[in-house]
Amino acid sequence: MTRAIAHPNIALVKYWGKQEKPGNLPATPNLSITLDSLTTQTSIEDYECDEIWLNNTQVQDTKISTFVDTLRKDFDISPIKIDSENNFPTSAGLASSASGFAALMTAINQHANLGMDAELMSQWARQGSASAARSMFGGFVALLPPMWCAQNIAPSSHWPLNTVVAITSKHVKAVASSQGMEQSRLTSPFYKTWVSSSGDDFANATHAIANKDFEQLAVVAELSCLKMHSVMLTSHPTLAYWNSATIECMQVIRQLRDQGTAVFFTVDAGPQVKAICLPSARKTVQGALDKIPNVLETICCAMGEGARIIP
Ligand code: 2P0
Repeated sequence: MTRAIAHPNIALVKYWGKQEKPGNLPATPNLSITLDSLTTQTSIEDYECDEIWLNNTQVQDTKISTFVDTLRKDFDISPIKIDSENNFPTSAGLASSASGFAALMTAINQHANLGMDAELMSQWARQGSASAARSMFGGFVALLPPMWCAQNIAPSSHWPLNTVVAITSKHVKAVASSQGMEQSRLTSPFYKTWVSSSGDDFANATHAIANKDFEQLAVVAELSCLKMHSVMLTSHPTLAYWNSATIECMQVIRQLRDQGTAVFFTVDAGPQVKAICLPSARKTVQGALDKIPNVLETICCAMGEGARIIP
């Protein structure tokens, strides 16, 4: 049996929308940090036929089976049992597909002796789920053209940010990201502007990270997040991922920053809020988010490592 672990990542410059080409290529460059406390652990063993188990339940997951079949076009992979477990809510805007496909790719690479390096695994993981390309690496990670394989742009030690995740709902999201992105590309009047302005956001974020400029990173990350949600909200049918606690968390985080606390928010395709902060601000941020009614739980994360094999 072969086991791998990977962490979700949180995008500071978002990916929302795909190119009209094969390969699951994002329409925009994007950038993330990898989180340490949230994990997906995946084990692979030879089996009489393919089976997929997710959180101790057998599932039919076409995204995973399509991914394995795509790998089989290039590599010899015998039937396998895939057993994957998350220590956080699945499909609720916490990037479970990012950690899931990164752990799966890492485990298959080892189990079937595919001999891929991290860059190549990142390109393959991207075909399963584009955000998974980023979870192959730790620290600050960029996913950009022309190769669309992720790359580490700075290690965690460069600027060890903390993330406080506020869980506001544990329900599975109503519209999966791939479907939502396509809806946005086809219907949102803001989609073209979103795509054309993403290069500037990416450049500003990488500049802020290089210079450890918290205020600049806060402004560009919140802008990228809110532009993405503007595109979502103006898609038809509308994609409304927030609930009332999501909005309250965002307001509290804004107030904290106005009062001098080094924190900003980001929200993905789900109702959870991620508060990114300096380690010195973590207690204040967690305390403030814990007080909000309908915040079910908060989880603190430092920056994590990339996907790897474990005993
Ligand atoms: C991100 N999200 O950059 C953005 C922000 C959600 C909102 O990457 O279609 O599950 O499998 O490539 O990777 C979620 O998208 O989508 C995502 P697919 P994925 O983190």
